[in-house]
Amino acid sequence: PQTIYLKDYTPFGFIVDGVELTFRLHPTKTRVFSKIAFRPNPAAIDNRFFLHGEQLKLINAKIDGAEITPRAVDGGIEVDVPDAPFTWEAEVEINPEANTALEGLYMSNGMYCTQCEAEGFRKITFYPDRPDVMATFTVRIEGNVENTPELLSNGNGDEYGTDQTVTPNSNYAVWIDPWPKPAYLFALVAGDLIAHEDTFKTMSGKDVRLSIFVRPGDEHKCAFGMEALKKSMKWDEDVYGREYDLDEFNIVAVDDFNMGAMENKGLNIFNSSCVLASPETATDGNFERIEAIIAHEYFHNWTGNRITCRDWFQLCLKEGLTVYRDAQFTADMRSEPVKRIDDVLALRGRQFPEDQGPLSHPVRPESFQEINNFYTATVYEKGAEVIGMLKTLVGDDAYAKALDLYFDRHDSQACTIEDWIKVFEDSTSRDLTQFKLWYSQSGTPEVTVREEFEGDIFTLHLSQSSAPTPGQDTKAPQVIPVAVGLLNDNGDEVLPTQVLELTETEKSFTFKGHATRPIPSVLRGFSAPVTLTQDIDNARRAFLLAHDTDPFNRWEAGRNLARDSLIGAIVDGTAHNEDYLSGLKALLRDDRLDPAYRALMLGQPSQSELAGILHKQGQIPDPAAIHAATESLRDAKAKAFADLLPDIYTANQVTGPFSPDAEPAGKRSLANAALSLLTRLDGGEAAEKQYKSADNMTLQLAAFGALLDAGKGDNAIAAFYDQWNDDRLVIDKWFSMQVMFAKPEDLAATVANLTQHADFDWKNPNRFRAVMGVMAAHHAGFHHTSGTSYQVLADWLLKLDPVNPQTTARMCSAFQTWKRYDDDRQALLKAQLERIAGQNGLSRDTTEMVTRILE
Ligand code: HT7
Ligand code: ZN
Repeated sequence: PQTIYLKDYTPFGFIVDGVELTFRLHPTKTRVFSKIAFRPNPAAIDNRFFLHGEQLKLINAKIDGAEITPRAVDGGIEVDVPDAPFTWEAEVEINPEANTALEGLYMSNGMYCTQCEAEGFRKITFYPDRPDVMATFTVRIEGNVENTPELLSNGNGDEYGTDQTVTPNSNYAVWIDPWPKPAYLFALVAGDLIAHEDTFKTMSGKDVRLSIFVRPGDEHKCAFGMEALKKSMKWDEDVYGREYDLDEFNIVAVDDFNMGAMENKGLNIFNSSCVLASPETATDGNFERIEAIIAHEYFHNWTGNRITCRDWFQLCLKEGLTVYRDAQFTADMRSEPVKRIDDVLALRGRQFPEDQGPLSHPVRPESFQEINNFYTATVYEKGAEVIGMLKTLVGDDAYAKALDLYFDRHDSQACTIEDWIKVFEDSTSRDLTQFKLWYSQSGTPEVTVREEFEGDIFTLHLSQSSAPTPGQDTKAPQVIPVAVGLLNDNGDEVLPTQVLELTETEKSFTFKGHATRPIPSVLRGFSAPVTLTQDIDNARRAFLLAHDTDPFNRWEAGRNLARDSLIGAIVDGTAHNEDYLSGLKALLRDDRLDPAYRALMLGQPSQSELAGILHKQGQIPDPAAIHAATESLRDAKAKAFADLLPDIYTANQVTGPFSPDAEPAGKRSLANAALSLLTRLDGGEAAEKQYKSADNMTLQLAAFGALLDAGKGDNAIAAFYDQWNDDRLVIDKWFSMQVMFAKPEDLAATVANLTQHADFDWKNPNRFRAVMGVMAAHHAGFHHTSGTSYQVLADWLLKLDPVNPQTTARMCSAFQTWKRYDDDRQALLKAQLERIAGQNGLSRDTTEMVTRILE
């Protein structure tokens, strides 16, 4: 496959002045008519008229009304065109029903649906399918009143009617999108849908019609999403001054979808799991995620749609910034520390392994074969961390000023990271040359801290280093904002949080006037996406666990105690750390602390995180030993907190009608965390009771999990299925839970068994992920010495690849850590990777992933 390089960017030779599309819908023979006004681009370097096009049957093509025969070239067509404005017309035929890759125009449960990011529009018609070509679109959709009463596209609905002259029962709609947009933001949906409607008055007093379209039967699951949308619209006005710019905003829920959601202009399309929720069927975690994703897609209207990316290398320009904005939103709607801890957990869980393995790439990659493989945790989550660091470095006011300038200067443009950085340089007069390394250098920097105290001067010696990553053997020092506070022996803050800028390989920072040695709290709020090495003992960590005034670092102190306790148990069977257990117990008792925060405190590093830490320390992780230590720490907690757990459980029961707000959700999460430990003491008695009395999914699923964990889930497995077999999103949970709680030695067999189930619809990405994704995340089971889980996953990836390359390729990342393990496991993993790589006709997506992983 061809490799595309950032350095090779050239602008398209033509400007598009307007696009008119007509869709004559048919499940297997949809006709797409396009009429596009082009003119030569004065900034062009070459004027080759190349249009992308894949899997299209060309019926006819015209230039200025005269029929022509385009030359077929790799990935599209080429035509000789006049050196003056001209009109291109084409009629093509496509087959939505045969489109199982879910990219372009496809069908999901009888509904027509599109997904065009990143390069799906070329499967709809011939077009310069690149984000720097922006144009206004007018779209006419012709359907059939019975099957497709709703006909939706981008922009504002202009006309709707029935037109018996085309075919009996036909209906049509015309949509006009006045805002220039790249083709990846095009969307069309047609089907038998029900709308949940509302309105929003914008800051300048305009009324916007809001609708969430769902399949009949799902209409009771829309109310929460609608509230989230209105909150997002208001928040973007209040915090970023961004007003919505169309008369309507539509969301559609789709069952078959490769990712979470898509920000198409005025017509967001959502994986139904990311928008539909009711108390009975969705957990608190689902509600929070839905609120965040609705916000994320809505915020893209400005960061992504009004200002888009020049090319796909600039993906972080819209994704990093929009993730950062949705994180700010969630922090404002819920709890700031809890959101920060959740985000750091996600970063360590998904981005750190990526950055420490063969798939490591910069936040702005410099080459790719298949852009779909670069919708990664590095681009999204590390991209958001980079924005957070920029804000920390320039300050809140300067950030707000820079963002105003960004929206002003670049509205309706396709931009680069250089444009983004320049906005900050111009509005702050700060040289950000070194900061830009965060976009180009891959890998996770390691910051080492050494302390010194002499006279009344306390010094922090900071240093940074970064291990080689693919294609980058050496690294230049980056600018790392290290937020630090100082405490005295009583736990009082003697120096509030200050941001130290580590700009060199080593740099020392002094703090004068301290009669006694202060205790530093370093990297507060996780001010940079780095690993921190600090030579401090357990007593100091326990002190910070009890006293740190920074909630993130207080949690981090407990986390580090848990980590060290686990590593000790894994490496030489050391008993678990009593200081950690007693410190944690004191904190759990503290009712002044937010229950959600206390629930997070009860957590401990995941097994794969521990494997990563051991690998970084130069040891070979043993998945069975890691599993045993993890279990023993949970047993130790259950025992140490035995007297406390029933009280915590009872005190955090929520009464009254269900609300997914942060406060009751926090209580449920603490009660459920207590239940999970209690089950180790009472053999499942409390869980059984909770399962029977649960009137919401948060309680039901937690009880189900506790019973499965205790090996007492058989009745619940049957009852859960009977209760929910008509709800596909809940049945995804039913599959996942059985995989998640399988014993390591039973995992492969459990999965094999579940794949025989009549409801295992493997072509549906949610269902596939519910089983295969959860299997890959089951560390001890996936890495069981038998190697059968590796084989089961590879078998299924090979089966899925010809059907849905995008989802297959994403899931190959399960193999990215293969070099961490012992020789036997490495051989087993490598054999599966080579088996996948050797498959005839393997997709470009999967080929790129397995090749990079094997390198
Ligand atoms: N911008 C979108 C990313 C995306 C996507 C979404 C659904 C299916 C396929 C996709 N390819 C890329 C989603 C987002 O970041 O908001
Ligand atoms: Zn996004």
